[in-house]
Amino acid sequence: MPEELTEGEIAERIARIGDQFAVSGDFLYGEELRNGHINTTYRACYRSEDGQVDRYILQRINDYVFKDPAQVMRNVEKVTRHITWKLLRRRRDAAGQTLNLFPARGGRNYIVLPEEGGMWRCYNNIEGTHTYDVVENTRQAYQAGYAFGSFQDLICDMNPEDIKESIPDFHNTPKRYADLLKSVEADVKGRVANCQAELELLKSWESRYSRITDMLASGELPTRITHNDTKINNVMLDEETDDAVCVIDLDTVMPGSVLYDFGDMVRTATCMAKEDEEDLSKVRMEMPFFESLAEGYLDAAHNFLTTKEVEFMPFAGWLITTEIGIRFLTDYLDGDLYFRTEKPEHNLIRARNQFKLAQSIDSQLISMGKYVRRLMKSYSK
Ligand code: GN1
Ligand code: MG
Repeated sequence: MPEELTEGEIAERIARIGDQFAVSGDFLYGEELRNGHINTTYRACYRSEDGQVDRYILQRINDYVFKDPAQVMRNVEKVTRHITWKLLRRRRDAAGQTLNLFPARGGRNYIVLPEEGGMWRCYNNIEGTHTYDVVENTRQAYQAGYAFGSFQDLICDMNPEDIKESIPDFHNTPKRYADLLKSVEADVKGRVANCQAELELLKSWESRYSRITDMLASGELPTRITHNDTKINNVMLDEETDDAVCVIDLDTVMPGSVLYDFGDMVRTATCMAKEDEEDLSKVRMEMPFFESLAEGYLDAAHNFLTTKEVEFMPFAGWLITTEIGIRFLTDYLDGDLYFRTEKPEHNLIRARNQFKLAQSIDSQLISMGKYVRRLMKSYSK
């Protein structure tokens, strides 16, 4: 599928795809949203006869990443419906909106368009909101924590049998590391020589990778339905107040540990540098951001978390940051097949950035733990 189209060609394409869904009115314009690494995403805008302007999100599901896109859609449908049900029952305003799917021609909630590169779906655009690719202040960190904590609370009573794994072993850190070692062995692009220091560092951390998966296997940690991609730009905040409104990107909602969700928030809501910042002196975990994030998250989630889950919250931040770094590095060695890249060595740059952040988190684990324990005490008063 051609990825580099002119603006005019993109608009035509968006109009063609939008026409397949239950959207009404005259097509006004369309634009590409480029802040994800995986799916192709467009926003389409229509004006109806009475002058009302409606916007929709059209998205192609990446079938290299999601081997069974129809299964992803079944999961997404169950999750969005469950949340809608719960919001209607509770009338709660926290994170009070959800994505909804619009039906496609033929009656499914997606449509396969071989000439447009595969499977497409259509969501409502969450109006009056915006996202941040990088956290700017502690209030945003609090809101992100609160939004994902509320989201976990909304879906925690779903029937786990209903939700299938859309990507097996998605957050299986030891498996991710084993996959990296396979790519090192194969070295298909001759790139291993460029990342010796990173590989040494990862080897020195090896004994810690299975800590969470081991506790899930032994039952020490509960398996719950979780989001699994809780980066800061997956939460929509109110344009004016920056209050959390809605959690998006539901493709990886699967059974897992809430710790990976919290960990990914630490990775993206406590560091003011982008994931691909090359000046590593800017890449560090900021303690005041962690404090606000933990406060937001626990305000929403302290009621249902177990003691073990709370205990491992800081460690999870280190673990997933390392895990994502491992995945970037693996993709770099494999020849950039998985994550969309925009410049040479992009995945290596991302990996180095993540390892720097992981080191920064590692050096602050004790203070992070103290803060979380203090917060938990404040709820029992
Ligand atoms: C990918 O959806 P997107 O592009 O924001 C990836 C996540 C990574 C993230 C790193 C399905 O997320 O696991 O944490 O990039 N999603 C998938 O930025 O692999
Ligand atoms: Mg995603």
